[in-house]
Amino acid sequence: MVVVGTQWGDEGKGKVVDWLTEHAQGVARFQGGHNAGHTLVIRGVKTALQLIPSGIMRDGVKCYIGNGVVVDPAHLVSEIARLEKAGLDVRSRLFISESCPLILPFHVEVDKAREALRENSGAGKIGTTGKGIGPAYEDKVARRALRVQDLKHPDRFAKKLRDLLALHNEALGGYLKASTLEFEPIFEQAMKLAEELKPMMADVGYMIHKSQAAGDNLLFEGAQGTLLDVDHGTYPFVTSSNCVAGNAAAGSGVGPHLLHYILGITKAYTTRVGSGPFPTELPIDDEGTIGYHLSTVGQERGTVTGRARRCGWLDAAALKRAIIINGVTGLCITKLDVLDGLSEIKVCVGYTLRGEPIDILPLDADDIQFCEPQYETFPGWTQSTFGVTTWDGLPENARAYLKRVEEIIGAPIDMVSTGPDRDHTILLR
Ligand code: 2SA
Ligand code: MG
Repeated sequence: MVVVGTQWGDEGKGKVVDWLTEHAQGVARFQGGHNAGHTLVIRGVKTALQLIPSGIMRDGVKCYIGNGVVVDPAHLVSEIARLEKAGLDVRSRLFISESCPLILPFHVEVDKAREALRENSGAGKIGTTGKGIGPAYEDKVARRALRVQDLKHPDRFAKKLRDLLALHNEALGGYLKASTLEFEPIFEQAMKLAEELKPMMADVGYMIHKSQAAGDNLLFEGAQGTLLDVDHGTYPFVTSSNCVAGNAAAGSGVGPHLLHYILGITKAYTTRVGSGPFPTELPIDDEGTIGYHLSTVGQERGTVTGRARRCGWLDAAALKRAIIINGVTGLCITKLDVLDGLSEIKVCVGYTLRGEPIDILPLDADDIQFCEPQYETFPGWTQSTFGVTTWDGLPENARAYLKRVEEIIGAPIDMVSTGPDRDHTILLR
């Protein structure tokens, strides 16, 4: 099964993956890096995961970091330590692909300096997480990246690092007007981290293959969301990887025929963190407004950066695009309880773009900026849906709302999540 976000991330993928791992033997990440923030609440205890697959929260579940993920070794070691401190066994069941490109300190500096440059030049920031994600993927595609496997070969690592650092220092000390970095500290730190990581380095694609051949159930855990995909998202306001389901195969080294079910995760409203067009966005700052309600009741803050997330109504015309691109088999609607108590609920079913009606999110971010959303309005419900575990336990208006959303987007809703805990879940199939 592949679990992907159908919006701009933060749909609640982590919770759903964690819930599904009761029936899985392994969980693989296939793109992104520690820009992701997956918040899990288990028996009331909150844990935020960034790079390590959500399967780590279940004893015995194997966790794979696939080749499509960019790995910051310093961050990885600290995330492992944090989970170990919470009493989890991590090292015996975490496997890191040797082919993952590394994020090194200069990637972070370049990421931040580029954002400053964009801001100062008037082009406007992308609003990245500042984790070095974009520059690390650039090096991968340019075929000059240091990879996890290089950590095993100090001489090779040193040579490649010298070349790559020189290249980035040229930019940092030049047009980026930032500080350059020294070779020694980066090299020494990497070699120390290498000793910790070596036992977890693996041929992940082959391991997954053998696990599947033995009849195991595996989950592929997407990070960010479809509208942040580097090809299909609101370019250039996107992340630097493919977040769509198709990349579960390429980013972990398995054949696409092994992906049987694509679960799209969709929040009952929309959020976005970072810049870029967002047709159904509402102002969030004024008490008493819908935007304020979504932001505060939904606790919409970035897990990694703490930034306030932008909020708005559910955009079914954007969702339609996500369902097509991912080949979604079924949807899981999350955070339904955040809509509790609103007198009216709106869903965007299409837009008017320069006077013309359209029924799907356009491809060009400049066009999206001019899309005027067309809404359908539903009566809200006063009862609490928090923690409801059956379809019949939902208020009638909530059921009618979900049924209509299914109709608009042309995909079935197979799950509904009504709260952050594992058990706050309704299964419909
Ligand atoms: P980057 O750092 O290069 O990937 O940033 C590029 C864009 O991708 C967005 N992005 C995200 N959007 C939502 N959630 C993400 N993870 C964290 C979270 C984010 C946080 O779970 O809350 O804490 O701020 C995530 N990661 C990347 C980013 O905002 C840019 O728009
Ligand atoms: Mg998140």
